[in-house]
Amino acid sequence: MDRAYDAKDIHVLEGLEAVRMRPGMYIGSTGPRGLHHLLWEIVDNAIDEASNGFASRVEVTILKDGSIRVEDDGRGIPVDIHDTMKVPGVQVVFTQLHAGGKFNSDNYSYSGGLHGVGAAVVNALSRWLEIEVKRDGRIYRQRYESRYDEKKGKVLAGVPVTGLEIVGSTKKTGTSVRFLPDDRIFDDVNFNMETISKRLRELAFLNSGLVIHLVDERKEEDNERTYCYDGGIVDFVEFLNEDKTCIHDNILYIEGEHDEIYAKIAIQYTDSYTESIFSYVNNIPTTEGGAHETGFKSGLTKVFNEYARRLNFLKERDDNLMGEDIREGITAVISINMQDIQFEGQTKTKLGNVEARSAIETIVMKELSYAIETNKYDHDIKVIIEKSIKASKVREAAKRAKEVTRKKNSLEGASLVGKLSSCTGRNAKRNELFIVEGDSAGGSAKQGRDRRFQAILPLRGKPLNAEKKRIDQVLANEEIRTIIAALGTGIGEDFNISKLNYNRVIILSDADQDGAHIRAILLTFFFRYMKDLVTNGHIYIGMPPLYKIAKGKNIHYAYSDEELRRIADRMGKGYTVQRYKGLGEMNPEQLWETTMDPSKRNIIQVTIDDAASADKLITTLMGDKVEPRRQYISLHANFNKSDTFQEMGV
Ligand code: 1YM
Repeated sequence: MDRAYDAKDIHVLEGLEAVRMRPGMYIGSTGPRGLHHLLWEIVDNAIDEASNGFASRVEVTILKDGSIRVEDDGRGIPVDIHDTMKVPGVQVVFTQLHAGGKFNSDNYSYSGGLHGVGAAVVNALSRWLEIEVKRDGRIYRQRYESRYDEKKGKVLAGVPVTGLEIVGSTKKTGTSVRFLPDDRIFDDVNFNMETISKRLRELAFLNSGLVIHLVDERKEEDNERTYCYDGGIVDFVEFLNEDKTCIHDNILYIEGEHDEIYAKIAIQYTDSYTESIFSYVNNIPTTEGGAHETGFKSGLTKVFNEYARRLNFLKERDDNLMGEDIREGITAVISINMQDIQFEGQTKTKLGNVEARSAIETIVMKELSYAIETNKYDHDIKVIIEKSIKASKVREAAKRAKEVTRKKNSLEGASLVGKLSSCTGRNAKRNELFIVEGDSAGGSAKQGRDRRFQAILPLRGKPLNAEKKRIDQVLANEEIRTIIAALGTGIGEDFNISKLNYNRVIILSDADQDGAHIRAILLTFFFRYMKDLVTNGHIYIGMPPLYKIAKGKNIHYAYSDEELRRIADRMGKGYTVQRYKGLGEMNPEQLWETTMDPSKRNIIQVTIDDAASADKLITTLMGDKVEPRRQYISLHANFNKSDTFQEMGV
């Protein structure tokens, strides 16, 4: 691996101005996600240096002027003069875009596909960028700026405004990059400490032993985090299961290599009825799964069936356990490394490389069998097999029960009669389903809607909390059955997104504690049983106004306390304020105008950037341990702001 950097390997493709013309092509968006993407580019380079064994510490500092700095104690980016470009290697790194991410893969190890667009993109989209390299006993420094050029009438991107200067001497080595994202490109240059610390914690779990330190110098208190996990993904699983009830002691851990694909896997089972599998490729989360997850699942199924027979839990005449039985209650983290990764899927977070499937299956079969045969996990394996057998029996029973109910009253139709007010249009891409709290609000929504594309489903009672429930119990709940029937997709293993009847599913509940609870219950259900609806961006939260402000015929609605103050200031004296306690207080016209009309309403799309955190949060809020929930709620006790969903990455 320690092959010297060879400047000839650098592929030069195009100039930085192209990046400023179309930032979306390089970093996805110019919103908060795109802004943080810049940081991840630089952090990735530091982490790569660590995972190649050259750096042990990464430091991220958010500075008062809005800039951010990333430092590592690796070898330092090369400073020698590039053969054909005739400038130092580091200048090439920050001014030239490279094909397929970074450099030639022969001398630059695993680089992520999506994240690999490189340091030059960060430079192109920054007001200024400063780099400091400690190497060969010297400290080198260079500064770049994106400046408006009068003569050319445009902004020149990422221009070096100094040479690579030697500014001192040192015995240390490393790289430090500080930059200020350009406010002419980004909507809002404001780094988010929470977003950053979550990702850095994840990277610390994925790179065992690496110390990652974050400081937010804009804040006086609680402005520092240090992450370091010697146990790596074993610690990750322990963290994910912290508020769950585990059914065995040891976290199973295996690692191995096959056809140049490296895998690390950690597994522990809890008493829950769902599966929580988090996978990564080259440190990038693969929220939609893909080939490596498929390989993991089939390997796991084969190994457990084999030992279930060998240990006589399954008799000769018994059927094999099914994958879903074996995965009931599993928490697993899969972290693989490979070259030339390809992403697919709706959100490009699904690993497409087919070769990863057989590689991971092979590694699981070999390494897990080996661990079991050397009696490493004797008791754990027995507990897991017993749980799987129980799950398979329940599944069989539920299947029989389902067949009976299906005959009597089909899940797809009968239970809907009288509840759903469907829309007249048949275009699923345009149609919307409002799930509305309460009959009276449901009535207003029904009258106020545009019936050509908006369907209304009022909820009478509270739907069942799907966390901690088996699928058969979930299916027995009337409200849940109605939702499933309306959506048309089926659930769990049978889920089929192409059958979805509505492009948008909008949850409309009151802005109070009960409303927040109903929202959380529905989100939990979607997350646990129809996850693709969430990852593919079909779930929304409707935002009814909190206040109506009237002065004569002049009527305004406010969606927050701050907006209320602004409107009141503008109106001067003599206005009246009505606080809406529930959706039911609005008449159909008002509900349409404020909450349902696509041209005026406020809706929040629920997305999952960080599936592991979302899983943890749902466990905390909806699981059966009271103390963590009490702590969370007393820390984040504002239901109206729906900050639970902010936490989920909304
Ligand atoms: C704060 C960001 O970029 N660290 C970093 C980057 C590089 C190296 C070390 C490095 C790589 C290699 C050899 C190699 C990079 N080098 C290049 C390139 N931290 C940060 N630390 N020597 C040093 O891969 O062979 C690109 S990134 F291409 F110039 F070698």
